[in-house]
Amino acid sequence: MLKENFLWGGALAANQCEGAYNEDGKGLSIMDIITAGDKDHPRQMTMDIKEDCYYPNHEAIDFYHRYEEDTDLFAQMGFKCLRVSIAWSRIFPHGDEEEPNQKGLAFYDRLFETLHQKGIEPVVTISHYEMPLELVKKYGGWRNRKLIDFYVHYAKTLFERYQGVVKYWMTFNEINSTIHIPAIAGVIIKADEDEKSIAYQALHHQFVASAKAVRLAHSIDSQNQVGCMVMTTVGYPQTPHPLDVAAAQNYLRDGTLFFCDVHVRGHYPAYFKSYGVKINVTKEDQEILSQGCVDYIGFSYYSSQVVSRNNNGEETQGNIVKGLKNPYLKASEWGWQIDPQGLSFLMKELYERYEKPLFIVENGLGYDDQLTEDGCIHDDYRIDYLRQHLDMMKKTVEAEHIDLMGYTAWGPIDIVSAGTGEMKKRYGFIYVDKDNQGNGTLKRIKKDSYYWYQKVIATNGEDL
Ligand code: BGP
Repeated sequence: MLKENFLWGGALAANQCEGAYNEDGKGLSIMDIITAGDKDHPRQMTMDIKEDCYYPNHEAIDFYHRYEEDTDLFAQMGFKCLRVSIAWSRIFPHGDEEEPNQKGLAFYDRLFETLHQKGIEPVVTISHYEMPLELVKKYGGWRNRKLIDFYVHYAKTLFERYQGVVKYWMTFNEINSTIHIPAIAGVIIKADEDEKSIAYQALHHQFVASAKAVRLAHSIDSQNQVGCMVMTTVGYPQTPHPLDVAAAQNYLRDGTLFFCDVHVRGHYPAYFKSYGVKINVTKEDQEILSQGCVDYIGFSYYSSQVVSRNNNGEETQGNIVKGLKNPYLKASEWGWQIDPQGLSFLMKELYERYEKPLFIVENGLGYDDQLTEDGCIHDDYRIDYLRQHLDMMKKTVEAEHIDLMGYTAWGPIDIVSAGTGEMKKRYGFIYVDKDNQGNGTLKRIKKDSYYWYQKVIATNGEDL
């Protein structure tokens, strides 16, 4: 049985749903200058808006103006919580101002009030792949230590404004992506630079900023619960060859656990020295890390990988996964291998290692849904995916006595894909009429999975 106050819901990111990219004083974020790609082509950063390019995040699904309708649909589904992010560049258009943009704050005032009126608890990611572009141009993004102060000032503004309104926070979405795609942290690396060290330095600055934010959140309101958010995946050994098994062990540690280690334990693990990177970690940084341990572990889980001694499973470009195939698993059209067992593996690993509450804040199936002649979307494949994962989640909670706070399905309404910028990579229970080129009425249509998830929530996961 899941606990009574289990946080069922969905998860969104501002840049992938809000649109209104230049309204009410919002500055440009790094996601506003990224073009659309597809499953074979990564998205491109243009650094400035070019006339002849299509930027899917500019309008996204117009949640900025349609949040009333959308949150009504979530409330009818029975959502207990909604994970959203705040667009940093709505609050600080350039990222380094003293005073926040009141119109930007006003939007989130309205959104949170609406959610509370509908009995939905907001769960807020402070930074979800959407830092102000000016911080990249002026300071080089997270490679610059100055970003810590800008972020902390931004976080403080939010904690003060939303005291008693928002209780659940996450500091950085999928903080580990900085290592795979430094540009997501605003870090553009030149050919002659030591890429690995710069990426880990940028990551370190975010670790420090996160720890400072955790401490601040607690001092402003002791009710605040602040988590990390780590992208997780398991790597299975391709063969029983001891070196393949060792590669898989390292893959899990270096790709997932390392990031939790620093956030949860408050210090760099001894094995970090084996990474051979040169980064500047001051005595003061170490103290800050040890005083800002997170309250819970938020994580995303979509698929598992296969790892061998010759391939570390990291052949990815953005969210486009091009790793080794697992002959025992099916994969989505985008190559994400479907593996509910992997979720159980990770839940056990994380809970055994840290004994901290867990929160599954992203999970789901990206699928090119088709409207049928009856005007519906019969997405039994999505129901299948979610049913299998939720079943595994429930069984693992029960068998292992795991403290699991909640589950938020990724993209409960179709949104722009983070990895490819496509609209057709849909995760939603609610369909949005819009295509990859930006055409469509933006009309919302309930899919079959909508009614299924409604029933799941109503029975607290008993009826899957
Ligand atoms: C995670 C991100 C999300 C989200 C999700 C699905 O990595 O935190 O922002 O988009 O993946 O990825 P995609 O949209 O590429 O299918």
